[in-house]
Amino acid sequence: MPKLTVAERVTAMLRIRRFEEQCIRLSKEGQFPGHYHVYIGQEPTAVAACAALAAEDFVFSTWRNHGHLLARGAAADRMMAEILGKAGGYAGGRSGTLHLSVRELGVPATSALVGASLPLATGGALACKRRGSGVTVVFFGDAALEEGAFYEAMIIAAVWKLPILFVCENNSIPPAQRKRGQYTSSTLPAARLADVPQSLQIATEVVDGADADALAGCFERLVAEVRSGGGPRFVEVRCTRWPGNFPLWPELPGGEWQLAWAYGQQPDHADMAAWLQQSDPVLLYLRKQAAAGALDRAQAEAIDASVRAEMTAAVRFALDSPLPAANEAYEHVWAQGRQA
Ligand SMILES: Cc1ncc(C[n+]2csc(CCOP(=O)(O)OP(=O)(O)O)c2C)c(N)n1
Ligand SMILES: [Mg+2]
Repeated sequence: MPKLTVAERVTAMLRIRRFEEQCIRLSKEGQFPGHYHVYIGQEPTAVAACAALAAEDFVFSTWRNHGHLLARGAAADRMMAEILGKAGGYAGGRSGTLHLSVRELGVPATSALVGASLPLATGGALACKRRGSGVTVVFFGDAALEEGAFYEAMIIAAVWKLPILFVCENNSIPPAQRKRGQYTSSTLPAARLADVPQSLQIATEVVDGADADALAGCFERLVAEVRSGGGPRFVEVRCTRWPGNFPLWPELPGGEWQLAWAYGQQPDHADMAAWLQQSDPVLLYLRKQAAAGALDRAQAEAIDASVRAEMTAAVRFALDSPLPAANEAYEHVWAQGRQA
């Protein structure tokens, strides 16, 4: 698969971050009802994984799906319209944020139920194996290891040697332990998450979720191994939780994210300052690329400006899109030809 350039990787990560800042703003304005989850702080994982995929591959995800879909190439305007429950959304406003999916991009399902995507993804991998091409990537959180569906999926995948990559985004990691690997999900008795798939003979890797380059290398390698018939792989991505994710409803603790924070300016908010310094994968990547002479501040500003313009237009599209018509309430609900 083509590797992303530095500018493409920054663009892909900023698309997710700026998109979700708009989600937080729109939710606070009451533009859409109900709960939602954001992916801020985990951007390079989705970007690295999706960059390693081909058009024929499948992606499955959870309630924290915005980043996965944007990285897979979904249009921000149709995604935003879907989140707002509008007719212009990918599912005509029926799925909202929690079940957002885009079939034509090979993302047949996302689910708000912990662990629920795992057996579906295993079915996707079986389909790939039967047709003789393609792989499946499934993203899930660390709490999925506390669900029976996780074990069913892993066992079937291991026994049938299915072409599937299990991507556990473990965002329960305190910053200091992200690299040392001593900390797991709060209620799983296994000392390390990786011990669980390994006990089922599934080759496992642990990667730093704040290191975009390490993630890129890891996903290229693992997807290639799965694609060449090596059977399932499991990767634990060790992320730290973004401070805006601590309240029940997402917040922007230091206000909108500032590109200037990558170039020496300090935020006023103490929690944000600590997280930005140690764990923000976008800032860490920008600083690294600036130091290497690969992307300077002016280039990053130009990317950010174009991403912001894209998101402003996406919000406009979503707000202007009509609500679904009442007489179409049963469309997008049943599979074609199966209408009751
Ligand atoms: C089967 C089920 N049980 C409980 C919930 C309520 N719930 C929503 S998110 C969540 C925690 C998920 O944690 P994790 O898998 O680590 O994902 P994260 O949100 O941290 O990314 C729970 C328990 C649910 N959605 N589904
Ligand atoms: Mg978690």
